[in-house]
Amino acid sequence: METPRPLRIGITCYPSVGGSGILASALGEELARRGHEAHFISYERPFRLPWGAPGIFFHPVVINDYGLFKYPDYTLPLSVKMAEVSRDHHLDVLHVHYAVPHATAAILARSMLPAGSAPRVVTTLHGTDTTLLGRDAGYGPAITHALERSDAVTTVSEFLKRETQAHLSVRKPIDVIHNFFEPREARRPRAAVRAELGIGDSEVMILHASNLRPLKRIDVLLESAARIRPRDSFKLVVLAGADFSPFTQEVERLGLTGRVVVREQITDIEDYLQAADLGLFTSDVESFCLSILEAMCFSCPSVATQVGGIPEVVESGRSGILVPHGDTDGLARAVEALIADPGLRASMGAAARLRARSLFSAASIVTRYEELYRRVCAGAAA
Ligand code: GMT
Repeated sequence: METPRPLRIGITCYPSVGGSGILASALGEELARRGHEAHFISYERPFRLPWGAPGIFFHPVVINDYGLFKYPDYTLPLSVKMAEVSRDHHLDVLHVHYAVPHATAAILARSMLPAGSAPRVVTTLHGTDTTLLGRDAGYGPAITHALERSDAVTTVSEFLKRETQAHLSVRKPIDVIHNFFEPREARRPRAAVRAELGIGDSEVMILHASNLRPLKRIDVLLESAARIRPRDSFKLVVLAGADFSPFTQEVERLGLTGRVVVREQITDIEDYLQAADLGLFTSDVESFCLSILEAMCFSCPSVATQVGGIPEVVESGRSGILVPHGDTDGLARAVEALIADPGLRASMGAAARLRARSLFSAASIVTRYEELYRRVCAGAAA
C-alpha cells in the first residue's frame, strides 16, 4: 500500500500559559516527529514549543496600534497571516485551538484563497470558548457560524461536546478527541526538586498547577488546604501560570505561610510532577483538566471537584478521588485519607499512570488527529 504523503498543518493557539496552547504545542511537536510540517501562527511563540526541532515553524502575527481603534483588532491580521502562510507553504489544514477568534479568522483566511488551494479548517474547542463565550450573546452566533463552516469540529471531552450542542446549537457532527500528554525526562533528581521546595522527609507534597483564573477557585484550594490535619503533614506547591501575589494575603489569613510554596511560570514541569505525591484541583468547571493528566503520567493521583469532563479523566476511587462541587471539607478529608495511607496513594498512582498511558497517550490521540486531517482532505478532494 502507498504511504500517504506527510501533511502540512497550520496551528493557531494562544501562546500563553493555558491548557489549549500546551495541547496545541504538544500536538505540533508530535506531528513533526511523525514527519509532518507544523506551522504555528500566533502573536507569540507558544511557551512550551521547542526551539530548533525539525518540521516546526513559527509565523508571528504582527499587530499595529492604530489610534482610531479603542480596542486593538487581532482577528484580521491573524486571518491575513493564516492566508499568507497557507498559500506560501501549501498548507493542507488550518487547525485552530480555542474558537475565539481563531476559528473565525481561519474561515476568513480560507475564503481569501482560491477554492482549489484553500486549506481545510479543523476547530478544536477546549472549554470556555463554549462554556463561557458560547453563552455570551456577543460571541455565541459568531462561534456557531465558524463551527458550522469548519470542515471538522472536535472537543476535548464528551462533556464539552454536550455543552456545545446544547448552547451553540451546532448541528454538524462533533468528534471527541481527548487530550494527551507525553512527558519529557525530568532534568533534576526528585530529591533535589523536593529539597529546593523545602519538602521535609515526613511531608507529603500536594501539587496544584493552573493559570489561577477565577474558575480555578484558588480560594477553595487554600481553604481546603487550611482544613487539612495534621497541619505539618504536607506542603502545597502551586505552579502558577500567572502572578500569585493577589492570593498572598489569603495565605497569611489562613495561617498557611510557609506551608504554601509558589513557583511562577515554570517550564520544566516534569521536574515538579515527578516530585509530587498528590494533586489538588478545585475548579468550578473543567472540560478536561490537562494538569490532572500531567500528574497522572507521574503516578500522582489527584483529589478534584467532580465537574465537567474531569470524570472522563479520573475514575473516582481508582485513579483519584472526586468530590462534589462545593464540598470544601470533603476535599480536605479526601486529601487527609491519601496523606495518611501511602499504600492507597501508591495504588491509585499506579492506576492513574496506567489509565493515562492507555487512554491519553500521544500514540493513540495524535493518530486520531492524523486520521481526521486525512478525512477532511479526502472530503475536499472528493
Ligand atoms: O477554556 C479555557 O478556560 C481555556 C483553556 C486553556 O487554554 O487553558 O482551558 C481548557 O482547555 C484545556 C486543554 O484542552 C482543558 O484541559 C481545560 O480543562 C479547559 N479549561 C476549562 O474548561 C475551564
